[in-house]
Amino acid sequence: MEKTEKIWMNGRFVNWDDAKIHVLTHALHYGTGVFEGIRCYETEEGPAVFRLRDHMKRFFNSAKVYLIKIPYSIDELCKAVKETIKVNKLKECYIRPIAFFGYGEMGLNPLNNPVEVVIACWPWGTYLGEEGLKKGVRCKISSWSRIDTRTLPPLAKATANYANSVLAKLEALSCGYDEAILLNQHGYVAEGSGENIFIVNDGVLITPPLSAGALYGITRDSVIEIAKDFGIKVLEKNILREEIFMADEAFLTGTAAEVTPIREVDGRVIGNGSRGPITEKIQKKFFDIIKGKDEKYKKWLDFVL
Ligand code: PY5
Repeated sequence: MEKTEKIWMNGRFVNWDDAKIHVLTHALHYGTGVFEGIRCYETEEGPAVFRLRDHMKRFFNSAKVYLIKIPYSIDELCKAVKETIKVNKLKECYIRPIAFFGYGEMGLNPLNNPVEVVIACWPWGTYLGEEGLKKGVRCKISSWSRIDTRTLPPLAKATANYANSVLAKLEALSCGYDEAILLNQHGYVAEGSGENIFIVNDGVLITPPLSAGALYGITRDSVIEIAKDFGIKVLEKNILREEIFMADEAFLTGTAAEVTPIREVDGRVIGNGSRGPITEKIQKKFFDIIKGKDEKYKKWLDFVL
């Protein structure tokens, strides 16, 4: 990864190399942390953070599930994000806020341990590759099920959840695929290892409901609004794996992955085997919006300067 100068740590800036924690940090052992992934894009009016407040709201909601008391307000952390971008003189970057139970006691009860809050940002290009954005990626249906709400709450963006995602990602990569798609414990499609999923059938956009084990993705929400604005019908309903094979188009959405077409799943070519027309239309609109080229959607941009 590309280093930057400063990381915001518990209210003050520290040098990148000094942003350290103890090896007996609770979250390192037990996954008791929550985080966000946010992007800032360069626009003609300067750097702009995409849906910053919505990400921060999800951050606080995730923390609530784990009884992590963040000792700052949403406003304070939104301001801290913008200051971190400014202090590092970045035009475009990925932003990673994280809150976790720190060093203190080693029992499972973390409530007496300090809560640490950190915001780091660094330049991060396309997550699934430039080629992937244009031509689509190849996915594998994972043998790992998506976490279930009775074991780990999938709506909380907690570090613990990502052990599930990492296992799925590693399996997909070891089988020569780019990304994993996880099914839930009922066999319905949930999402990618770090992305939500959409399919297109006869011009209708379909995505699994949150109850299928999908994260409440901010990009997912943005894509739904963009599609509705185009007059495209959007359905939230359970999807079977074979429905992906049979779909006209499929794509993944996420802050890191943005809008990435899927061209193949488990050896089945999806649609025309490249980026489909509705995927392209939505992707183009999304990129126009994040770059500040669409007046109507400037409401989603939070300018840094
Ligand atoms: N589902 C999962 C499991 C995710 O991790 C993510 C985001 C999404 C869906 C999409 O959510 P959103 O659109 O709000 O980003 N993943 C992180 C990201 O920053 C981490 C990826 C490495 O994209």
